[in-house]
Amino acid sequence: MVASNILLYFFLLISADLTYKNVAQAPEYCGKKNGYALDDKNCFWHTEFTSKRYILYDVNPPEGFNLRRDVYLRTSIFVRNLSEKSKKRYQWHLVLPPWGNLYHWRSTDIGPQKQIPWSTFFDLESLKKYVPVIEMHEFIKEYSQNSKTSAIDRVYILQNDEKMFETGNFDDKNQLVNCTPDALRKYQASSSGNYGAKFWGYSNVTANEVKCLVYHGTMSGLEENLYPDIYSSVMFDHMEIPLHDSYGTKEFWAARRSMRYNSALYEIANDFSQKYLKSNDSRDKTELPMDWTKEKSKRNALGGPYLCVHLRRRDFLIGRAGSVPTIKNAASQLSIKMEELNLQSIFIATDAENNEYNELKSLLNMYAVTRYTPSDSVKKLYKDGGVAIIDQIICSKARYFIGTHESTFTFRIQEDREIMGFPSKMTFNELCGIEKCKSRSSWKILW
Ligand SMILES: Nc1nc2c(ncn2[C@@H]2O[C@H](COP(=O)(O)OP(=O)(O)O)[C@@H](O)[C@H]2O)c(=O)[nH]1
Ligand SMILES: *[C@@H]1O[C@H](CO)[C@@H](O)[C@H](O)[C@H]1NC(C)=O
Ligand SMILES: *[C@@H]1O[C@H](CO)[C@@H](O)[C@H](O)[C@H]1NC(C)=O
Ligand SMILES: *[C@@H]1O[C@H](CO)[C@@H](O)[C@H](O)[C@H]1NC(C)=O
Ligand SMILES: [Mg+2]
Repeated sequence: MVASNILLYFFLLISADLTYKNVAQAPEYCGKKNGYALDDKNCFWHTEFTSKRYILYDVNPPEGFNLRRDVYLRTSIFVRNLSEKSKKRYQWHLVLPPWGNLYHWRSTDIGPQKQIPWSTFFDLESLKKYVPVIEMHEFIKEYSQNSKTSAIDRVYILQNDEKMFETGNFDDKNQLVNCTPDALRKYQASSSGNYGAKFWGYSNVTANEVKCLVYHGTMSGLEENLYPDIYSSVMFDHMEIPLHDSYGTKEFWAARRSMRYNSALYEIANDFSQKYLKSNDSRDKTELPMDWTKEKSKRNALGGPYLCVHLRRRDFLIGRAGSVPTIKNAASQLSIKMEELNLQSIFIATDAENNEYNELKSLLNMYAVTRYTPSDSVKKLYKDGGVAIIDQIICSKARYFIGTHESTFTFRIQEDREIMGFPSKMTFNELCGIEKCKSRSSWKILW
C-alpha cells in the first residue's frame, strides 16, 4: 500500500497542473478510514496535496431570498473563524450555493431561474474581503480535477430536535441519527453507491457520504463535525437551523457590510432615482467608499426627497393577515407621514398585484407615486432577484423608510440604511396592521 501510494504520488506530481496551488510538502498517508482504499485517487489528491478545505451549504427550499442572505451571514462568520483558528494549516473556502427555484420568483418570460451564480446579485470581490468564497461552478471545476464528477466528502442533513419541547431539554445538541427515507429523498444513492444528482440540479456533483444530524445550537458548534484531516469538503443541508453566535455584534455588521450588491444593480437603481426621484448621492449624503472596509460610522445621511414604503402582500396577506394593513389604511398612514415630512414623492416597493398598486396610487393622487418597472433586458440579465434588489437599493436611499412588520425584505433595507448612516428614526418604521401596531425591532449598527 505504502509503495503504491508513493508511486501514485510521483505520478500525480509529474502530471499535476502547475496552476493548482497549495501543494503540501510531503505525502504521508491518506487519513480516510471510512471505506476508502488508501490509494483512492480523490482522497489522495484532495487531502494530501492541498490544504484547501471547502464548506458547502444549502437551505430549506421554501425559505425566501432575504432569509437566505442571513444564513449566508452566519455561515460566513463561521468560516472566517475557522480560517483564523487554523492558522494557515487549512485554507477554508465557502462555496456559494447557486440561487434557484425560489417560491417568489414568478416571472415565466425570462427562462428558468436556477443555478444563478452569486455574482448576478452580489459583488464577489467585496464578499472575498470578508471570507474566501467561491462560486459553485468554480468549485465543480476546481474539485473535479478532470474527472467527470465532483464528490463532496460528507454531507450532513441538519434536523431540528423535535423532542426538545416534549422533554423540556433545550441543551445544545449535535447527534448523528439514522436518516429516514424521507430525509434522504433528495440524496438518492446511485448505482455506483454515491449519493447525488440533486445538488442544485447539477448532475456532476455527488456525495460520498450522507449523514443525518440532529442539531440545536449556534453555528460555531458545527466545527466538531468537520474532521479536516479526513475530509476536504463538507456540506450542511438545512443550514438555517444553527443560530447566530453573535447577532448584531461588530463581527455581524462587518460580514453584513461585505454584502455589497453587483455594481450594475446600483447603477440601474441610481439612474432611476436620479430621473424620477430627484436623488443625488453626493447631495443626499448616501455615498459610501468603494471598499466597505474603509467605511466609517456616521449618522448624517439625508436621503433623496422621497418616502419609500415596502408594502409586502401575497403570502403575508394569508400568513400574517393581522400585521399587514388594507390598501386604504396603508394610504392613510402614508398621507399622514407625507404631511409630517413635507415630501411630494413616494416610491413604492411591493409584491402586490397590479390592482392593489393602482388602488394605492389613486388614493395617494395628491403625491407623485412611482415604482420601478424593469426593462426586458434588465429582467433577462438580473431576473426577479435582481429586480427586488433594485427596489431595495432605491428604498435604502430614501429620506424616510417605512416597511412591513417581520419582513426580511424590510430588514435588509433597514440594515443598508444603518450602514449608510441614516438617523435611526428615519429607518425603523413599520406600517401598522389591521390589528393594533406591534412593537418593532430596531437593530442598530455597531462599528
Ligand atoms: N421586486 C420586489 N419583490 C418583492 C418585494 N417584496 C417582496 N418581494 C419578493 O418576494 C420575496 C419575499 O421573500 P423574502 O425575501 O423571504 O422576504 P419576506 O418573506 O418578506 O421576509 C422577495 O425575495 C422578492 O422576490 C418588493 O417590494 N419588490
Ligand atoms: C467566532 O469567533 C468569536 C471569537 O472567538 C466567537 O465569539 C464567535 O462565537 C465565533 N462565531 C462563529 C460563528 O464561529
Ligand atoms: C457540470 O455540469 C454543468 C451543467 O449541469 C456544466 O455546465 C459543467 O461544465 C459541468 N462541469 C464539469 C467539470 O463537468
Ligand atoms: C449632485 O449634487 C452635487 C452637489 O450639489 C453636484 O455637484 C452634482 O453636479 C450633482 N450631480 C448630478 C448628476 O446632478
Ligand atoms: Mg420569506
